[in-house]
Amino acid sequence: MDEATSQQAVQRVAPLLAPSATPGSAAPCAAPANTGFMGWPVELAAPDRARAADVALVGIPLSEPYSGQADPNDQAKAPDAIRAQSHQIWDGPEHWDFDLGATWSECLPPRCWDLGNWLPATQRSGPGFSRFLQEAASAMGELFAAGTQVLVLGGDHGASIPVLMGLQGLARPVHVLHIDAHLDWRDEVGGVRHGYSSPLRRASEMPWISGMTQIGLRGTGSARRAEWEAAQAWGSHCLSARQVHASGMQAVIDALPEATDFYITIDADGLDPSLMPAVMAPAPGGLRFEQVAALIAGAGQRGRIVGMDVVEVAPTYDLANQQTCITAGRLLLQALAATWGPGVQQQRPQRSPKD
Ligand SMILES: [Mn+2]
Repeated sequence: MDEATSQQAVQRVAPLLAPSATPGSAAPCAAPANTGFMGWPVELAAPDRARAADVALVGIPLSEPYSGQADPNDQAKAPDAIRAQSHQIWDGPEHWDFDLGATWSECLPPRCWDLGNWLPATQRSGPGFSRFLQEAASAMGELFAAGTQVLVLGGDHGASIPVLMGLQGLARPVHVLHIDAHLDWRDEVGGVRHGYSSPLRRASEMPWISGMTQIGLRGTGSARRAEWEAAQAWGSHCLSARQVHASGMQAVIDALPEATDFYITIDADGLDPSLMPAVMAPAPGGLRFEQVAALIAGAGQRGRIVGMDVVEVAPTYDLANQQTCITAGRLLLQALAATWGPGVQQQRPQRSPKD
């Protein structure tokens, strides 16, 4: 991207820049446009306070853009669009949640905070983006190191990359559970290495990522023979959506490692487009909600879900009743239920002590 184009890109993303951010600084920053996720308190404080959270919700609306594509893209609207459906995702902590088998007030830890939207404060490409990436990863790393469970709303799938980088803060191996129609193993696209086609390739380069399970695969984007063979050579456990439908999700759960930390990354197009229609690359034959919910619960039984993201929701394409945004929120609640729900806590590995 040349200088003039870069300047135009800066101007286009200007409305999304953090109003309170000082030049050159990055996350955490902007307040949500409407409400905290699930009505949680919005904490835009410095990372040293944020790391006291038991559960932290973070919006990451932007990643490294591809040349010639809309910037910001539609997925950048998703964190606030999903927050805005909080009243549809639950009816408050005192209501019975049938997926949880309890009320949330009985289960959630005391400090569930929404940390707002983390945004690059300067330009999106080149050194400014690299700085955002490093600073966001560092802030994430502090949360993980403190034992905070991190829930992320993208953004496109490039939003997962700083979170995956931040998993280094755990100082323990992490297994990545990836639900997606697409492989996302591109090394680069037009010179861009941190865009939405590359999150799992970047993960494969991180020494703290001990393994990955990729399921729901059926879309041909981001996977040519070279990418497929690279994933196989690395040892990624890849299952197409058809394979999951044929053998059942329990077989996937049984193949997960035990007593490990899991990070779950869910591309909305991994689910069937009848369930999550508001995506940029819909692919028929996707996973069902109950399959994904079972997988999340299974991960919570076999190990500890240290974090999860839901990415690639494109709110402009949602149904009038915001079904995709509501489903995205319900997916995050499955991770909370699998971590804090009845019967889980006794088996959950010890959390890191808080300061
Ligand atoms: Mn993806």
